[in-house]
Amino acid sequence: MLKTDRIYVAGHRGMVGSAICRALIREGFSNVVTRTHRELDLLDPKAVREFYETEKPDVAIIAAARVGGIGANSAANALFLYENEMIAMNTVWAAAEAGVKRLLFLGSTCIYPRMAPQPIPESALLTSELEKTNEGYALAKISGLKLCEFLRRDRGLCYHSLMPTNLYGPGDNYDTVNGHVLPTMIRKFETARMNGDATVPLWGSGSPLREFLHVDDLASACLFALSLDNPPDLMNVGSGEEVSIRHLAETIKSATGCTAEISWDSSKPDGTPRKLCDTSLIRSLGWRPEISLEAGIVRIVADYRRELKEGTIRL
Ligand code: GFB
Repeated sequence: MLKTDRIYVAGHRGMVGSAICRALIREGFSNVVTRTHRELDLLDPKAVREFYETEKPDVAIIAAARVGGIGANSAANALFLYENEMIAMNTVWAAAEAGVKRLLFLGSTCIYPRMAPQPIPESALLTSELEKTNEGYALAKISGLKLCEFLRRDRGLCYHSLMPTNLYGPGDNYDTVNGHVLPTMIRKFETARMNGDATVPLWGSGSPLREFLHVDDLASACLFALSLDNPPDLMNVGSGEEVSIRHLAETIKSATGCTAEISWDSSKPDGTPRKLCDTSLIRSLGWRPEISLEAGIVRIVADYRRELKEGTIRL
């Protein structure tokens, strides 16, 4: 990727897209093309085709998606499948038709089977059944990465994918029903601290294991992947740090200074029991994460407090 390349970032207002834009600008890629949802509906194939034909980007980074935590996914698998499938098909196919030479597609490690070997290697894809709570989202992301792989094989286009583990960072969604676990816990503990509540209700058993990556580390992985002349079709991106949900809760509780007791609601789903990705492929090529979970949580608590003060919290 050249500094002068015209780079389209789909989803630039989201947590991931905005982190990628910050990283691009910081690294001197100043020709970044973006469109808001109102300016370009990615569910509309004709609009997306016209956009690529008019703008003619050299590179496209597909960070647009309908995302949510276990609550949002399990309540609306149909919507997560439909919208993410349409976004993936429209943005990738129209890019190929318009002659975009390079494309990076972003998915999620929930594409891997529920009972995949741990840490999960890229080769675990499509080897057994998916986790039911996010099957719609996973199927759409699998279609997207496969479309990139097929276009690369059929037409020689350098289209490739990254599968990040659970992400967090500035601009996250703090909705306590639809959000992911990490931002939701920050909001719950901060609210309990400010209100002087005696308990903080959390979901499930606390025993599932997860891996978390700061979105700025993902952005650096995206630029790294785009710098490779012959990148693998699919690479995992993770921190390599695995924690239980219970440990995550205790860490966030202490970072916020909240003294309330935690109560676990077993009527809420645990989801997949363990989700640690094998990052040996991307590490062997030279990429490393830089932000530890502990340091990242301190940063994100400060971000949350600032966003709350500025009235910019996303719910
Ligand atoms: O981040 P999360 O919503 O989604 O939840 P997944 C992770 C774990 O945190 C589950 C527990 O075991 C939850 O039971 N948990 C505890 C909570 N308290 C809470 C809470 O207050 N809110 C939430 N949300 N969880 C998502 C997928 O899976 O991961 C998406 O649904 C996507 O498709 C994303 O792939 C990265 O890690 O289970």
